[in-house]
Amino acid sequence: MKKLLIVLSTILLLFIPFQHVFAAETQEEKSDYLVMFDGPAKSGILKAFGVDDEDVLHSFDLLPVYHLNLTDGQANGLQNHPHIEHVESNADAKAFSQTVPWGVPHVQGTTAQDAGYTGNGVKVAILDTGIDASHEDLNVVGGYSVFDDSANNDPFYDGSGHGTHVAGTVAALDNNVGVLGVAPQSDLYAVKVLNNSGSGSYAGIAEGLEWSIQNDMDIVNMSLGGSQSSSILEAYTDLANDEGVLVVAAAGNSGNRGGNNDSVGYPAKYDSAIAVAAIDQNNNRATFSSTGPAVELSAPGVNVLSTVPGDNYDSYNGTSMAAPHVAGVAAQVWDAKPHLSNTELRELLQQTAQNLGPSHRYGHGLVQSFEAISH
Ligand SMILES: [Ca+2]
Ligand SMILES: [Ca+2]
Repeated sequence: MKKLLIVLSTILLLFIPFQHVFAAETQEEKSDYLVMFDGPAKSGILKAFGVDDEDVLHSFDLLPVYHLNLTDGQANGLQNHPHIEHVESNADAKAFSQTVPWGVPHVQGTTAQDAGYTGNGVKVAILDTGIDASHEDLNVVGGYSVFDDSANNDPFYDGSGHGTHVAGTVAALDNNVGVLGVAPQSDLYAVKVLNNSGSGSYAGIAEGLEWSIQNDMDIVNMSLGGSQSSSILEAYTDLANDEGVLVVAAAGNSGNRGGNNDSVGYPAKYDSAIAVAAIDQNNNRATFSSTGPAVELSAPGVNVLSTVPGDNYDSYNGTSMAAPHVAGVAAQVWDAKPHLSNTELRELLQQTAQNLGPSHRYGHGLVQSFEAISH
């Protein structure tokens, strides 16, 4: 039986036409290769390995490189030829679609990131409308809501979009999607003190500050405020500062074209909070940016691209967008210089800011991360 099988298979092999065998070989699966000669390209070598014209997908001009459709056998053969320098399978590539919003390099956030300072482990509380924690470009570590009602008691739900936008400027992830934040490895905490309509009260802000102190936040960002002074809100802002928290607040959007009124809101106006003004890409104050002696630092606040709920992205304007640039920079500097107290860090940011003009409009000027890190 065994003998018969061998005889039969020998007969079958003999009867397969040579042409047929050759055709079967050319139908072997081909894939994309890049092939480079060691000197001037010799297409005769390709022909010798059975590479047809139709398998030459492209021949390059400046280097002796061919883009070829090859069988593995052809590729191995070419690899061993003395006049072939490289044979590589053509690797897949795709566009890196992460957009770097203009404000991030503008505050030297990218320079500091390139030097390794990403805000790693620095805790940043975003006192706002909550943060959409399911967003693909955000990593929210914890949070708290001051509201009891079912619509607003979840700090990881942001029905407004404001808090999610602010959070993205601080810490949108460095990946291949969406945008890039100033301090992508800082720890985001969603402290919901404004409801889904963007409204809240001083009681809620005070409660959010208290939670931030009790939970050892390093930085609090308050892209919010009111026009009414409050001794109790001031006492809570002072307490956070006294407990070592760096308190960053939006100066407010009550500026005018002349830029000479005293319109900084609360809590930014308190000594214990850094009041942040908004500038555009040309380092000009946004006309809406509040002015006055309390203005301390400036940061990008016009046409700021960041995260919004539902894995979306949008551009917003406001001192609300400027403050988180400062919070992100502070996280980077604290990553680089963890021994600094909040007061020392604040003074360093003032000293190293880029002067932009009148202090009642720009404060000490544009916050500069790498200047502060390398100072
Ligand atoms: Ca990203
Ligand atoms: Ca202040």
